Amino acid sequence: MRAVLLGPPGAGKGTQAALLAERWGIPTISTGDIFRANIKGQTELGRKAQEYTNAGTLVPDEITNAMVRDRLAQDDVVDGFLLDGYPRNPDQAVELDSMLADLGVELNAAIEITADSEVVIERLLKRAEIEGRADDTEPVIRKRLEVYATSTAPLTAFYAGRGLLVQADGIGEVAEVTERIVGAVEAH
Ligand code: B4P
Repeated sequence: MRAVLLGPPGAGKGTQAALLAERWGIPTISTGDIFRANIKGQTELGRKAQEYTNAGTLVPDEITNAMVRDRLAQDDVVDGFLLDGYPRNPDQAVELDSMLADLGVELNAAIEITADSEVVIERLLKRAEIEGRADDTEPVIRKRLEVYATSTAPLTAFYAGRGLLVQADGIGEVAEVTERIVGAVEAH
């Protein structure tokens, strides 16, 4: 399985990526998690990414693409991977194609978790109370949704055009959503 996970912020990508990766026995590559770990560790990459993640805007493509290219070159992804939060715009999608072509592999699916804005805002504000993530404040959540609508949403049509799109409703219990995704991928 080589798949990308799409969906608005708060749709449950991170949550489902962990469960699906375990189910399918493949590693998850979460660009958001990598940025957060680097910000916490105060690395050079973290220093570059922080102003963008805090503002809810995309980290520049040259930084993100290089980071994913390095990660995809590691041994543990040879038999499959689940990319969570990448690609996030059409240029990243084209760059991902080039990385995969260089590795001689192809994507099997682009899994989109759908959820409407009111639900995701509510979920992220709830997470803010628990985790205190810098980008889970209402104005930044609204900015992330705006960036999603303009930059990331066009990827739905991009992958549908290639016959790779698999959609699943992200509303409901976490386990229920996982089964919905697995069922949709199997049907695909
Ligand atoms: P991400 O870490 O990808 O953040 P996100 O899109 O908000 O999704 P996340 O995975 O955190 O939330 P989830 O939907 O799982 O990105 C953060 C930032 O990093 C971006 O704004 C950007 O700056 C940068 N970045 C990342 N990738 C990039 C890229 N490719 N290019 C450029 N910049 C990039 O879950 C949200 C909450 O919902 C959780 O609290 C969860 O517990 C809850 N939840 C999940 N499923 C639920 C369910 N079924 N019911 C109820 N609650 C549920």
